[in-house]
Amino acid sequence: MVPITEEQICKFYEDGFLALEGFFSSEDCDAMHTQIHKILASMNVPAHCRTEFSTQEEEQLRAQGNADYFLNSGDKIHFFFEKGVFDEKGNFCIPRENSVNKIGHALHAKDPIFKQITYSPQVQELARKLRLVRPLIVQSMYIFKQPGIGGEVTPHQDATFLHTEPLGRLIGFWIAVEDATEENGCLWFIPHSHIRGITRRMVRTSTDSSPSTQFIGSEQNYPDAQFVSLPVKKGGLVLIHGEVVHKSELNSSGKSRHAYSFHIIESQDTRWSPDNWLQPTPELPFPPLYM
Ligand code: AKG
Repeated sequence: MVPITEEQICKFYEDGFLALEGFFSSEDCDAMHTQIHKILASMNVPAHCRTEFSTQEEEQLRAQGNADYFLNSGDKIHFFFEKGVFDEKGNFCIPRENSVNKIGHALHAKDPIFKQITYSPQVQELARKLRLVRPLIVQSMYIFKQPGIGGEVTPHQDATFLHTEPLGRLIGFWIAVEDATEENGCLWFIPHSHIRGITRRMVRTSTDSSPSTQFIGSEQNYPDAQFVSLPVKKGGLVLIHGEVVHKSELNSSGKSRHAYSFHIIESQDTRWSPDNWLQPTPELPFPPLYM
């Protein structure tokens, strides 16, 4: 296990992010890679992707179908696709394994390999060093950043989507399953941007209204020059403070950039916002990382 120093923990809280190279082994990454291909092989393509819609009403149904599929994904393994990968009949225009943008949001609970990685001794040790008393895992995602088409992730703060009161209780654990470089879409951060709160929130609207979520506030325009890139090698872990501004670029290279990420909150003296899109369910209450 790679030792984590007190200086590194301080650096995380100072900058809002931290890269820990060699946090997982190459074998761990290969196991995640193999497992995700098994999951892809048995993927059921969601109905709203397959169906041909021609009228405006049907288009609205598609939008609602997409929204429901997303909002109900918190305790399931659901598939989210890149744009333009289906033809009008809902057939794949490209190989299906190259079409997926991400899989979420309960791999940590529903899949044995991703569960093992999430609850690994090194993750637990890191959480203890971060002085998390009652850490809960709220979501997980496998992100593909497909070669050539892997879309950009625009500048954002994770607490926009996963809000707590007070702020400062959310941390992302982002694992490079493959080398992440500037060419294939590594993460970029604005150092120290986590200390100024958030400017935008995504909230659920009342259940019978459409659309089902809306933004309150707006994301600022962040000049490119403020961002620093954070390339990491396969097996590296990036810690992401819930309020740090970060992004990733379109992957225009010929190499994919797979990553597995999960988010943890310190639940002690914390309120999970009831209008977050993601809510614990009877099927999956947010599980503790440790007791
Ligand atoms: C996040 O996990 O908050 C991200 O922004 C990930 C973006 C990416 O993997 O490209």
